[in-house]
Amino acid sequence: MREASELSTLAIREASYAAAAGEGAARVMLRCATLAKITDKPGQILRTFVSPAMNEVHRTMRPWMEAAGMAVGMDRAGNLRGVYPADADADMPRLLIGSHLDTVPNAGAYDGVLGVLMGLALVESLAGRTPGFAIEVIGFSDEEGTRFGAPFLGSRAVVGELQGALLQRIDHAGATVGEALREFGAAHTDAVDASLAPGSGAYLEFHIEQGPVLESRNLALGIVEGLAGQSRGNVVFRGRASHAGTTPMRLRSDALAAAAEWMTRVEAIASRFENAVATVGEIEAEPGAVNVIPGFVRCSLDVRHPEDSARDAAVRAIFDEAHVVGRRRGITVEAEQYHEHPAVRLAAEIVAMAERAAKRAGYATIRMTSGAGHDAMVMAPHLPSAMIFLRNPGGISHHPDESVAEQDMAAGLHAGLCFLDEYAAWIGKKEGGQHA
Ligand code: HGY
Ligand code: MN
Ligand code: MN
Repeated sequence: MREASELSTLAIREASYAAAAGEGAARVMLRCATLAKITDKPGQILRTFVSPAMNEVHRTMRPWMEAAGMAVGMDRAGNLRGVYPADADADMPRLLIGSHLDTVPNAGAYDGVLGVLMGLALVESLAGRTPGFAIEVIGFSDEEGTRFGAPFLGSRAVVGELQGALLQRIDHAGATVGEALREFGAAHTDAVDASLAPGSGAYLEFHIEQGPVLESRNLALGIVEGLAGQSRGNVVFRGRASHAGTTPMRLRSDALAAAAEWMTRVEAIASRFENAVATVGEIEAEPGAVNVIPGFVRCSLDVRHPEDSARDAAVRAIFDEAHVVGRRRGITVEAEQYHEHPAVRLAAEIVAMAERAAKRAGYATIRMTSGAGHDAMVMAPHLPSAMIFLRNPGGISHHPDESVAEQDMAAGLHAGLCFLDEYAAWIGKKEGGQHA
């Protein structure tokens, strides 16, 4: 039974957390709006890997992070990294809190940046107090893969996977990842190394739920325990460009007609694999003139599934169908998977810590598997990781209409402050050798 004095101390602490969370949420909301105005394409939100807009985001966020008492740097992969307290050395126990600063084209104002700004707001809520460990807030330079097709460039650099063929991927202008980094100045001498500090002990990511589940359950927060695996690929159809007015229908080798027939089959095949999703999001048709039969078409393919074997089978079936359509039409087909990430289960101990923290803050939660990919899936094999989803009224994302309510940001920050307490206790037990 807790003593009355202990209860009052707890009540005072929870009240101060709730107040700090409310103030922090107002700042997060304002800052999401500020960063939403920073774009590579006026009229919509678009920020890509080490782009001019990304540079401006860094310039905007640095003073916020420095004013919070952080030492701020950019690493060799263009990740923005702030450490609190500023004098924390690399060996000090450390909690990483992060997400990504890049976006898809015509994005919303919260996917990615929300998680970075929540980390910053938690540091500010400490008001100069050090919770017994350092906090590193990371704004990853690329999670979406919008510029180079391959996702997670920032977090993969931090875990030592940004190398080899990945550095040679080229963007639409023909620049490689490595050239883009050098041009951004991320490869200069005083950039911090893109790696984990030795004292890093766990990773926490706040993220807008990119779906309708929390809203349907009237919950502010969700606890992510796993993320679906994902495959990305291209399917190229090579026919024969020819005059649109003089080529009889029976003599055509129309690459776009073949791609269109295949795309309708993609939906049918994906529906055969329960819990699979498959999307053709990009299509390029050449030469791209109204009066020329397309001779070349490239379609992107994105396939997700909670079970890796089912995802592999779905990708194979979809690629096979492209070859069937090509053979029937006399069209050459090339299908390649250039990226995949296996499904990930997050660390039970840290997931439970996040769940306890939310409960202590007074918020009921559900356990969720994320259909969307997140940097947490890259960090998880290297650091015990957890994710907290914030409700998304309307459930739409990768769209300007995505939204998060300020009160749910406050819920996330209150849970985050309780998480810091839980993490401090967890570290204490580890240092005391009490961990299994
Ligand atoms: O595509 C995704 O799942 C994430 O939004 N990058
Ligand atoms: Mn996204
Ligand atoms: Mn995201």
